[in-house]
Amino acid sequence: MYAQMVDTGVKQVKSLDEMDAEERAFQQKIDAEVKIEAKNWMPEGYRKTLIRQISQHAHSEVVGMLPEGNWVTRAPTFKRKLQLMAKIQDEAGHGLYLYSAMETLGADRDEEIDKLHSGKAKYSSIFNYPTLNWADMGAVGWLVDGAAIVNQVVLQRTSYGPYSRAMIRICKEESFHQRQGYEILLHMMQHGNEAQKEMVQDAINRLWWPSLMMFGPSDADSPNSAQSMAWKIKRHTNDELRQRFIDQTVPQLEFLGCTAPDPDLKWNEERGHYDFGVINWQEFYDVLKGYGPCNRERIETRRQAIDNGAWVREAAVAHANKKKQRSVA
Ligand code: BYC
Repeated sequence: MYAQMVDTGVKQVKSLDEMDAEERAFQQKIDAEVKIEAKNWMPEGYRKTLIRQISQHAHSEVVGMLPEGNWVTRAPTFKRKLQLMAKIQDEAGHGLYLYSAMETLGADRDEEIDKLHSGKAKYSSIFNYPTLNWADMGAVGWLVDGAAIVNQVVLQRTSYGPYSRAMIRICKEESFHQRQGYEILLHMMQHGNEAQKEMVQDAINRLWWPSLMMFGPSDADSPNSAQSMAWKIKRHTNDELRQRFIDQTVPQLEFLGCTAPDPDLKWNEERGHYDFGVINWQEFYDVLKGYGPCNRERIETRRQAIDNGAWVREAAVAHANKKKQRSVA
């Protein structure tokens, strides 16, 4: 069959017998749930996978500030503006913890950021969609941070110590973000006029499917999952986490009085899970290749931010050098 001939790029995982002594000792440590720390020996593939995943995660946090930043000047009240600014600052903080965790693996922060700006590094597909109305701020908090939490709660148990510890702090903040997003939507649905209620449904219609794509390709097409699961970098597969997110989100959707843009979404008594429709994977891969609605704008904004901030970095280095010279003198 054609499907069996398609090379999904799924990497083979070595069995214990195929490993050399160092690799086997490492795998046994992982299997015994012992955390790997920065100074411990690790296979090059493990280091590279972590640098890839943590840098992409850090870039996502930083680029993820942009769709929300779009609404700071247009938040409907002073309190909403403060909440939104606090959330965006939290995302910057998450980026910083993650870049630091990545540096413990020997990666260079500037080099990794350069890869983002030159289009070589990935960041979460979700941030290539526009935020068109105020309800999008609610839907981003509820759906996007909600999906991020489902993924990140399990990463608290990831095998690499510095990543796992960064995740613990990040998850605490993400659950506040998710609740503030849901509260924005609930307020609009319970106290808003018809136009405001329509905005909520419109935001859900646009962000529902892209939120499901945040979990990555389906397991059969995920090249990295098998090895990342064996190394316990990932603790659950992409499809398992996507299903978990849908199962916990649908009752919240119903409580809002809204619907999902998926006619196939229904409870399956036998499976004990919601069934859902087919994800448009073509759209997902197009966004990954740079053809999403906002890819160019996002990267251009980040590039400008780095260029415009160059004088601050130069001044800080000049100041530090002056201080050093004075203390030597
Ligand atoms: N978007 O083999 P797979 C946030 C890539 S930010 C783009 O399954 P893996 C927030 C994948 O990288 C939340 N690319 O990969 C911030 C791989 O590419 P490469 C961000 C995606 O790594 C501000 C290829 O597709 N969270 O919370 O085993 C405001 C094949 O995939 C995506 C994280 O980064 C995607 N959606 O699994 C609000 C969590 N999906 O590198 C909220 C940490 C897949 O081979 N990351 N790709 O060229 C992970 O858990 C995993 O990396 C993933 C993918 C589950 C995302």
